[in-house]
Amino acid sequence: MKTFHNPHHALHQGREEMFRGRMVPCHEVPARLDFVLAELQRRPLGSVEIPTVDNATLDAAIARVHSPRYTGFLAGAWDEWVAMDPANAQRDALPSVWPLGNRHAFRTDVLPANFAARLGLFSFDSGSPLTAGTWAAARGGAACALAAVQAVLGGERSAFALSRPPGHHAGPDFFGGYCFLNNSAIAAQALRDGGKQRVAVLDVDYHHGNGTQTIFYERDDVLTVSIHGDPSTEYPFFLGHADERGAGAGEGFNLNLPLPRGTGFATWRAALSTALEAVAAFRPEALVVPMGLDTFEGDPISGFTLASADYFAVGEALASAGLPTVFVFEGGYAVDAVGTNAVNLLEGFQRAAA
Ligand code: SP5
Ligand code: ZN
Repeated sequence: MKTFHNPHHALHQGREEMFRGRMVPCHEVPARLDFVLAELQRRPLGSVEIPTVDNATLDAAIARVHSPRYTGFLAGAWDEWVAMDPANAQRDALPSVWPLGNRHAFRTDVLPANFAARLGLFSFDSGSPLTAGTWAAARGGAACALAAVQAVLGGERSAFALSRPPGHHAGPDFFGGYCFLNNSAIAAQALRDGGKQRVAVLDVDYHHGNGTQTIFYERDDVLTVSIHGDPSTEYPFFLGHADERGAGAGEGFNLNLPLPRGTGFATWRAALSTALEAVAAFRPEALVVPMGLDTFEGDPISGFTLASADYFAVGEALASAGLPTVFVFEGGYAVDAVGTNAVNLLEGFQRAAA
């Protein structure tokens, strides 16, 4: 399988994230991607390429998922931040005030002139620093997702978008959870637009893919399934419960499989079987796998206990769906193991798919 690698990823390098009233070093660091690239050199799965998607095609694909109000904000955010105070050039932008729009407590239809207010309007946490290179890096990541889709639409059995920053927490008009553009959702929509009638998204990141769920919640042409830490105790807390089944035409086309913190591979693997049964029942023509490796036992911010060797079996099980598959890199913060775990999963898939 081909890997599409984002050469601009390191332009997004947050310094610190807010955690329990303190600033702590960012977990989502450029080295994550370098470890995956290094492992792909040791154990090649196929060529590693830089996407050659033109800007107009990329903008159109992003606009299928994200609102112009949001992408317009992201595109100019850094310049606005520095314009507020030249000293801001040495600091990352983090939100500190939010409108709680869905409770009718504050208005979200009026665009504030104040930059800090807009930073809050378009975000949901204070853990996702916006930096000078965030927009360029996020676009480069989305280009990887699009290139991987094009490879699969061209007849490849699978492709890997090695994108950074991650994407599955980003919604139509908000960032958070280290995510700015929802690469997995962009991939799913591009598969639909490329002629695949039904597309399934099976999110295996430790955290619920709230952005992806929200984007497709009222649709019956994209099935969203997520296996993740129970939101009662785990980030992102406010979405990801089992009773969220979709709405309107999308009723029955969202499946959440929350598992308690501490869950090991046997139980996780059983949830994957349930997820794969739901995918098969949907009869999709393509599969997108938001591939987080933060289910790993050594992950510093997560709570499942998968071992490195378990990822071979995860890849093998995903191959059993028998579908054209786009893998999109998401979380995984045990930096020195993330390359091994990612390539184990993809190698397991590739062996079983052959
Ligand atoms: C894509 C993805 O995996 N995003 C995850 C975002 C999680 N953000 C909240 C993390 C809370 C970090 N807790 C730090 C504990 C350090 N000891
Ligand atoms: Zn995650």
